[in-house]
Amino acid sequence: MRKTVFSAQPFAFSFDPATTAFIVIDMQRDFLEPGGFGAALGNDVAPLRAIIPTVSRLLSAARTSGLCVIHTRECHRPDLSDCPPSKRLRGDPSLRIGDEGPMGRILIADAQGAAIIPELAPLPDEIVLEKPGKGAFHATALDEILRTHGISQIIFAGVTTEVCVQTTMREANDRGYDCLLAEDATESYFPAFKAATLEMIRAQGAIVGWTATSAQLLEALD
Ligand code: TIU
Repeated sequence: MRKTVFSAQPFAFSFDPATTAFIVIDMQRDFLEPGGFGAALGNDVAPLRAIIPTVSRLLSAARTSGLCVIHTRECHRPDLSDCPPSKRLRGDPSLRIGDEGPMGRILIADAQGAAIIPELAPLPDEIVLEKPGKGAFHATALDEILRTHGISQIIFAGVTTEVCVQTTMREANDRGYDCLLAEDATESYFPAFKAATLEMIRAQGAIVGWTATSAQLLEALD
């Protein structure tokens, strides 16, 4: 057991690399590139692209420190049997889930748009979890995977802060994992939502978990 303690908000976070997962949420072309799902919903993808170098640095450090690295992808089967009509029909996007877009069918598992961006490509031995929901526990084996690997702490990065990241982090917290979100390795299409999410996570004595900057994390992972 090799406990590392470092400064975080609202107070110090301690973890053992052997029992810690680094989960990178949905850094997919569909959310980060023009012509994908995020853009079809009317969003500017540029702010999300700005975190790519930071996520990349954390990913390298997590790999070097021997953390269990997991990448998630929000995506659906080609027949949409795992996509509730309520999700597909919500709002007024220019392209709906399953529609043909410039990167193939929107959010469909084998389409180019659903791929993780090349800058953060998973290594062959890393877990890539396909998830049909916003949360990574819904209709997936994530809890079983984490327990099989003996994981008790999770460090999160990825997009978007208040949607897939927060949903997953809240559920992980309920399942007993100590969770920390890397503040500058997550982003939202809505800056105010990101700021509010970071605050609500660490309020009330880390009611959902901790946050820390990538600099704090990189020093701890060194
Ligand atoms: N990955 C994720 O957050 N999926 C979304 O649909 N996010 C939005 O902010 N739309």
